[in-house]
Amino acid sequence: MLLIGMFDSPFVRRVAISMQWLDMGYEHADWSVGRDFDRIRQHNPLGRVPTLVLDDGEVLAESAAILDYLDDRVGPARALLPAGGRERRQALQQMALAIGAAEKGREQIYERAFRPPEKRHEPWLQRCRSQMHGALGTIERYCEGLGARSWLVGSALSQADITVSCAFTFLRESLRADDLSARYPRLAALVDLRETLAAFKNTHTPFFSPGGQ
Ligand SMILES: N[C@@H](CCC(=O)N[C@@H](CS)C(=O)NCC(=O)O)C(=O)O
Repeated sequence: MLLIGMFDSPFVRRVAISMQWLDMGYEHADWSVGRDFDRIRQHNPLGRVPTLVLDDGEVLAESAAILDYLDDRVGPARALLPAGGRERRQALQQMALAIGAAEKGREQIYERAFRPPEKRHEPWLQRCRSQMHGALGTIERYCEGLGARSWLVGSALSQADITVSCAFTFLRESLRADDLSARYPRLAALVDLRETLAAFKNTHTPFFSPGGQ
């Protein structure tokens, strides 16, 4: 399998960590959505990452669809998303908040990377920031409610841990001025723990602005 996209993208990284955690081999095409746009579009008409090219040539786009494929392939006993009930709901909810926050961070970065300074719109950036903080604040409160537990749901690593960690690491490293670790200390502490795991360390890469700035 060929996984296309740079690991500074939380969407790509959550797929890479999941594949490593599930012992699935893959080749990595470390292509940038800015510099390598045309190359990416040869596989995915949207020109987006992650894109996963299966061994038979089938192409999967959209990280949620790829994660669903991975879980389906390993079967219910090893799937990273809990099979049902409250744990599944909580995992999906924390993942939705984290992915939403990451998307709002991405919008702030793209405003800087792809728009000339005179076309940047501060009210839009302000809206993105407040949506991002709304979601992160909700995850922080959820983490506070975990007490001494360190997994977000259940008693083992799940997709919620992977996705929340990828989103938070991306945001705190790409929007450094915001000091998100100080603002969301419980979330930051849990993510710090996750980032010591091998699959997280192997996929950690410094943020690279797609506009080259
Ligand atoms: N919802 C998508 C979001 C993926 C995404 O936003 N990827 C960014 C890189 S971080 C991208 O491909 N940007 C290029 C573009 O949208 O033009 C997913 O989860 O796969």
